[in-house]
Amino acid sequence: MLAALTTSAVAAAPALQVTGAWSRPAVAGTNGVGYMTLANHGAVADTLVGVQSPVAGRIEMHASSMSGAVMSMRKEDRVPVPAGGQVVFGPGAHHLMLFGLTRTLKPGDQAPATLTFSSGARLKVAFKVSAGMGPPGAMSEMDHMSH
Ligand SMILES: [Cu+2]
Repeated sequence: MLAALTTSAVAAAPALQVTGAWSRPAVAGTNGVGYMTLANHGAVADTLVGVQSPVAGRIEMHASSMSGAVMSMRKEDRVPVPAGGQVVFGPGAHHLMLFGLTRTLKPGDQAPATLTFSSGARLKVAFKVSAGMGPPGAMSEMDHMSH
């Protein structure tokens, strides 16, 4: 199985990397969120086009923006990751919405997911569930319930 890890296979793989993937506690049947920093260390731009996870019925990429004092979100079908650049998914910015959680996410849990890119690359990530990280209130759970 490790035969795939040859030098040429590694060189051909897009240099995409996820760090700091985390999620908030949420109860099964409700919606959750996913945050991460997605970096592209390669010389070719790529685009995040989908996310799947066994813990959610459906995952969407969203972008938040402030208009005056009102925060709104819109669905993004594609999130470009420039060559040598990175995209931060965090409260009040790009984020992943986990619709219809199939199980309760408790602090300390890991929620696995697979990111799919327009190049065909796939990246496995594990969102660490944390109650404490990130700026509280930047994007309340109530915003997500209204979806
Ligand atoms: Cu959202």
